[in-house]
Amino acid sequence: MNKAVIFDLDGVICSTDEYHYLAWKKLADREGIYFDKIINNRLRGVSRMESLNIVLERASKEYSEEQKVEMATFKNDYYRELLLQMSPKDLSDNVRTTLLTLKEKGIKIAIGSSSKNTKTILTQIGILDWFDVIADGNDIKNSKPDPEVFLCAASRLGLDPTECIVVEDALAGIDAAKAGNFYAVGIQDATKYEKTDLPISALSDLLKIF
Ligand code: B16
Ligand code: MG
Repeated sequence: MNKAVIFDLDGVICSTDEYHYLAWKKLADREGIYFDKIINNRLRGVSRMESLNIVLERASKEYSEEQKVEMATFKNDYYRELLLQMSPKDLSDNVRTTLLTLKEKGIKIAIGSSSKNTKTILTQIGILDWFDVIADGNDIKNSKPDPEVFLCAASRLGLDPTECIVVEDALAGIDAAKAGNFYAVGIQDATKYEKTDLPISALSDLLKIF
């Protein structure tokens, strides 16, 4: 029986993906590295340092670990400046209604995100205290496609993965959900992925299974 929904954050609850793009682009331009939205799509659900390594695939020189840390910090500082411009207006009616309806039905809701900025984002859009459990990039060693973040959320909910649904927009996130034995609902890019158990076109479509 489905007792909880674990939501990915970036691309599911809100659209911070555009801010990630702008911040990586600023770094890539500074370094003279080609970067576009197709490369940016490969960064969905992937940790900050692994994302940097993907950005650096197009670099013409090698960087030291120290330089990589500086670059990730440069990107994150600008990304956080953009996040601080977010407000409750960045929560769509569809997402708000879906979360509130699930809570009314007694379904637990959780976040399972690779982002270390999860709490900042949820605070900016005004829904930090809506979730029963938050598991994020600060809680894990291995980011998606490893199931660690979703297993952490399930364990904090006190539930077995088979009692939880995961909602993801990233292929790495669907891989993580399936590796953890969760039912995987896919939105946006993940709707076309063969491992997705249930593709949905809007988050509120979730309510059809509760
Ligand atoms: P941060 P999600 C992920 O969030 C993003 O999709 C991914 O692009 C980002 O690199 C990762 O968080 C780490 O984010 O730099 O803020 O720690 O989709 O798992 O909610
Ligand atoms: Mg995502």
